[in-house]
Amino acid sequence: MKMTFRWYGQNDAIPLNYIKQIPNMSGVVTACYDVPAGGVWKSETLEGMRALCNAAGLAMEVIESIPVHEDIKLGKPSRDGYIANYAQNIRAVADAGVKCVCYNFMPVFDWLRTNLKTPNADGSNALSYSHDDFARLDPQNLRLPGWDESYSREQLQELLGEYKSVTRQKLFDNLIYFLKKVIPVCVDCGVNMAIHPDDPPWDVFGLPRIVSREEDLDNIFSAVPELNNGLTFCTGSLGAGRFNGLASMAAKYAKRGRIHFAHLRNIKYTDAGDSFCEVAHYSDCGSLDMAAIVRALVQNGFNGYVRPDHGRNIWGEDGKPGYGLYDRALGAAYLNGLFEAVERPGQA
Ligand code: DNO
Repeated sequence: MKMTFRWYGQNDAIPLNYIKQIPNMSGVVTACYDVPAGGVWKSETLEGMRALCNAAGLAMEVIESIPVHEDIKLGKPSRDGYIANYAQNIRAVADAGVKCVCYNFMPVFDWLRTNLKTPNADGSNALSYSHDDFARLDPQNLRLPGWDESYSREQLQELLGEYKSVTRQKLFDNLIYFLKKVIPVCVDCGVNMAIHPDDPPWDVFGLPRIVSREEDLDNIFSAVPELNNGLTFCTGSLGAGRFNGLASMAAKYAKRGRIHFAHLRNIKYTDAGDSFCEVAHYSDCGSLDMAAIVRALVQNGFNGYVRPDHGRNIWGEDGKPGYGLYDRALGAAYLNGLFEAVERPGQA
């Protein structure tokens, strides 16, 4: 595996040389954050980012994300222009040395939490999702912080209105339409697409979500069989769905060569239903068996990129939600240990 760390570009409070100081860091996961979804990325910007990374002894390994314009998800006539821009961006990141692009196909909202700073007894805090708090949210008037993208009240209403006619099947067809156009470009320039699962993995506000469970993934891979059509195996996102067996899914998709990128983090179920909070990466801190997941990945041939996903705020840090330095660095060190133990088990 190649251990990486998310870096939000030059505006990130965490400098590249701090990232480099974390043991076994090969590079960063980043994006052109100032170009809106659907726009064209400039090669000069990518080259500038790559140069900064390289100067710090890091590679620019993964792009997370090239965002998918809503018109593509909605299947509007304008989608072809946005898909052409997307393909152009894939070629541009490939030219800058990138081999993996993470993206998602969640309508309107990316990841969703109800509290970004849930206090823990030890003085740390973390993101959490409460079923009851969620039920009280008004989708017409949401200003939850932490999203990469947010909308005005009017834009949000308009967009939610447009999705009223989009069924699960329609959304799936629109994903496949998109993939059938971009995967040949990926094959041509040696880039793997790694779809990020829905977070949380169920429909929200009546909007369909189609990347939530094993059956969804099977459908996506059988519709577009090229191995460049792959997955970001995000344990926190898939794991929030208690119906997902993570170690067996890790084994299955690693064996089939579909996992190009792994987001590894732990969550703890906090009720008998949907609620969960984010916790330290170590297995016993939460509900996911991280060791079993890593074992399943490695033993089934996974050799892709890994990043420690969301950390808590610890040691007084007040980081970007999920993306402070300290707990993610602890997570990376822990994950390095899990991988080393399985990849190099030593002599009996
Ligand atoms: C949250 C991230 C997501 C992810 C996108 C990929 O922390 O994992 O925002 O980057 O869903 O497109």
